[in-house]
Amino acid sequence: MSKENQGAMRSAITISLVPEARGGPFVFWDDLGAGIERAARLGFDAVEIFPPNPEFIDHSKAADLVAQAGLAVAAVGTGAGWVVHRWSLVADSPSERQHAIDFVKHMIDAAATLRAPAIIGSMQGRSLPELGRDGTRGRLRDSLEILDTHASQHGGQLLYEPLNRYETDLCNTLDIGLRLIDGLISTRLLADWFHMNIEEADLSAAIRRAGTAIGHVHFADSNRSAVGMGHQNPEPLIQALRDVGYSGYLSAEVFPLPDSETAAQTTIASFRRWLP
Ligand code: LER
Ligand code: MN
Repeated sequence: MSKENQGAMRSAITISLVPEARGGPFVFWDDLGAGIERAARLGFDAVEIFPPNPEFIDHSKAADLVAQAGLAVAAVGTGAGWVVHRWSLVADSPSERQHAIDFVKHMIDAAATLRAPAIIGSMQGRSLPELGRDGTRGRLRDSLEILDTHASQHGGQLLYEPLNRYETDLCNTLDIGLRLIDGLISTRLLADWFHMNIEEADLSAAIRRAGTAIGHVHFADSNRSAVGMGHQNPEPLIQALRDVGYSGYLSAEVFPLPDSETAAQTTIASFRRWLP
């Protein structure tokens, strides 16, 4: 693994277009064009989009909007499959599981038109009593293999995200995530600092172990507010990311507290402070 910094890390900020996700950790809401415009004005490099469905990407002319603003798309979330439809990649019902897989496949394709990866977070589901944790992990791995193959064949990319224990019991740490995606071609890990702050014994050590498997970072403080509003010291985490050669996005998936504009301003100020 290269120890050199192969490129600069870039800043991104989240925009949710999913009314059912109201109250969730997204900075800008409801209006893609307005969110992109505010991100550009504050000097972000990219936006991370949380769409209600894959068709939204085309219908909203997302590619044109980001191009006009001079921004990139850092990633596209698939969580609406769970939040809106309650579909999961480990669902016991084969038809529900197929809906989940198809939803993510279409999101991979839509994200690929923006040259962005699709994120699997809440779509991973939780252990089923009848399968147990290991059995359910096996089913999750089967779904990930199908999606990884789809991504590889369609020029897409996938990000798999370990979550904290209150959201899943399948994968809470980067180490478990590493094992789950082992051998996959187009899938990398999403290191969310909020989840990591709850689950990892040592965040920097976890980043170093995951190394080049890290494909995306959710840039959040200990309390899931903008970095700078909690008690997490970003310095050793940034150093660990530099040491493993990470050159992807630090994307603010945080609560819009005290309001969207302040969360966005605090995020970009922290980004510039820690990555001068
Ligand atoms: C999604 O990126 C995430 O972090 C989860 O907590 C779902 O909200
Ligand atoms: Mn996250």
